[in-house]
Amino acid sequence: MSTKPLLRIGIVCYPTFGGSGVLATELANHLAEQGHQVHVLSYAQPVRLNAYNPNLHYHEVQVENYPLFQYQPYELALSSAMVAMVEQESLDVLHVHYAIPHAYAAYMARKILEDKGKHLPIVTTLHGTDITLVGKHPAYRHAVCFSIEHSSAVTAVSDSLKADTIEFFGIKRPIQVVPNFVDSKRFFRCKGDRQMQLSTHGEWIISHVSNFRKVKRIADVIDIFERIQAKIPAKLIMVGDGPERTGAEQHVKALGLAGKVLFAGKTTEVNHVLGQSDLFLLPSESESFGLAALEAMASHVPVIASNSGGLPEVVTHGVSGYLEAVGDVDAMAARALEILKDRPTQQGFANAARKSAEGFSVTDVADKYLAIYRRVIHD
Ligand code: GMT
Repeated sequence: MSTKPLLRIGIVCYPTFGGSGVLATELANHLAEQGHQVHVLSYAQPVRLNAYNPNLHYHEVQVENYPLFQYQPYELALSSAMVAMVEQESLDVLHVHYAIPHAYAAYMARKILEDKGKHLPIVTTLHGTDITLVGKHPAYRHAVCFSIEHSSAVTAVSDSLKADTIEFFGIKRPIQVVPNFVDSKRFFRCKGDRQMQLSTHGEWIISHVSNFRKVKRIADVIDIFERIQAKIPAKLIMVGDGPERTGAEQHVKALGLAGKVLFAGKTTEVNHVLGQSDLFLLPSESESFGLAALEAMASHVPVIASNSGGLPEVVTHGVSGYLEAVGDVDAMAARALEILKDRPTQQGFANAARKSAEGFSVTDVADKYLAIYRRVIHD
């Protein structure tokens, strides 16, 4: 147990199933378990927030719906909510997840607090699309670049994302890489443990978890599965929801796969689906890290993914799964069949996946963030 003083930490994140919100919430849960006072600010209660921990407190951003505005000024409401939370709870540090608009709103909150004689250190964690897709859009880039440069500390979830941030924005200040993590006690193999068995006739269970956006290449997931099930008995479980879901359901029907593909939607039981899976597919166009792949690996599930962004920092080609070029569904299906050729081969990959995932421990990563908080507080 650490002898260092406990902190009062504010965490700002999206409440949804997206990776940045999940990561921020799991970090909040863990820090609160360690005894820190953690205050989470969002526009709705984050899905994985542990509501039973007395050290964990949820604050909601209130946005007024005023008819004059075509677009309600969310950043204004967010900055005001940050100021109120920091003052009321005497917070030591504010950790914002996803640059847009959190880092920008935090900068304004700091300025407002400065006027009141209080200094607020801000830690910004860059997660991926806040840089690689949305952030570099001309409509946002100046504000994103400014808020990165003016945070007290900046972290990125992979070397790949750090490199992209420097390349896209010409950022001069140091960016520390702090990877995503997984709680290996919550993600584990649970085949045969539950009444609801996903595999009813001994089929291989293949899964995919995402927010069904274009960047995830959902059609590729289905096309890879189509090639796999043509050779071996298999079922595909698609977890999550988003703009590409309707198209994906139509694609499944058009290929005559409706009986073999289950769209599970948004579920808080992701760990149970992964725990019963034999293979995980993540053929994304770009992926700064791939938290879903890491959670699959912790659940003893090998991964077939695209060789893009930060995925090679998570999945070791030929060990915990395979990485192939973006869009090469034939190669990905062939690799999947290589892993699923027999149970011992699949288990070899499964054990290696779990071992790799244990290298991304929640305790190590939380300690890294705590060291950053302490450094910016003392600076
Ligand atoms: O793409 C998502 O699933 C959502 C997105 C987010 O920010 O909410 O995820 C990003 O952050 C995750 C947590 O750090 C990373 O593991 C994901 O790789 C990253 N997604 C992309 O880069 C596409």
